Amino acid sequence: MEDKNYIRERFFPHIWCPGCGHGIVLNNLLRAIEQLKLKKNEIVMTSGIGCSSRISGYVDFHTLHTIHGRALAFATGVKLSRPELKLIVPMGDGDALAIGGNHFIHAARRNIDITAIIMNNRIYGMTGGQFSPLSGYGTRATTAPYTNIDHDFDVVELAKAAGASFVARTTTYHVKEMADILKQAILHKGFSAVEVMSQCPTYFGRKNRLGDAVDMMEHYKNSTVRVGSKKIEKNPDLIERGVFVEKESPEYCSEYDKIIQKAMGTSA
Ligand SMILES: Cc1ncc(C[n+]2csc(CCOP(=O)(O)OP(=O)(O)O)c2C)c(N)n1
Ligand code: SF4
Repeated sequence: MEDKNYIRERFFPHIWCPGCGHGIVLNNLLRAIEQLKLKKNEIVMTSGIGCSSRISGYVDFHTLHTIHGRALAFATGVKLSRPELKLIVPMGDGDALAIGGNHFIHAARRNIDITAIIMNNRIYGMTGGQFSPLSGYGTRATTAPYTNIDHDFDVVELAKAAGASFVARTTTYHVKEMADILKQAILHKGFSAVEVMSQCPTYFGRKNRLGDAVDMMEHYKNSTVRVGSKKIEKNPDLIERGVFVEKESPEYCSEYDKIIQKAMGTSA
């Protein structure tokens, strides 16, 4: 019973703006963990800096709130020393893919057993709305008042190309799907990357005149389809959601252990 008490109530109220998508991610992450019946002692969460990264303060797991862009480096260290623990890493799109881009690529390439959740609000929320690598050409941000000329990229395609063995996308509108995908990602042995499209009404929404949080979530509903949907043939601008990759591939800690056995002369 005590194990189900996953929240650190003493740190509430949370810092998020009304309508922010990040609370919906926290809610569904806890739902997934509860449904998997995980004990809080089995989970380590590392995070960097950002509105999204604040999740690690609100959960009563083993947590490390570290430095911007370095959450996966800390997670790698923890996982290598205690491979039996579940590592969960919530990150913003800036944290994961700008300053932390190299860590993301190489954690995926190594296929280390970590669950990375990329909360993609297409902006730097915490620091006042600067554009991120996922803002996209033609969008507006505090640092792009005359529109952004940087092109974005697709996190799912990046994670696939880098070698992640579980890759998925969902949104804050699709809450049941999000909890199901997070459960699959946590159970998966290897690097799992889950992109969650998560609204920032305060900066991305306001700068781009997208309406309030409800409008932004309605947009997630209308602009996305389940992977494999025929609707995409008629409308290629639709964004696919669901699980794109789920494959078995040698996991880094297990391989590392084999090397230790070899070096010690204890393996065949
Ligand atoms: C080394 C370093 N560089 C820059 C910053 C400032 N900084 C803090 S959070 C952040 C970006 C936050 O955006 P994102 O990761 O997308 O998360 P969000 O707040 O949007 O959830 C930046 C640039 C920092 N804390 N440390
Ligand atoms: S600034 Fe944006 S990302 Fe940060 S809490 Fe507010 S709505 Fe959420």
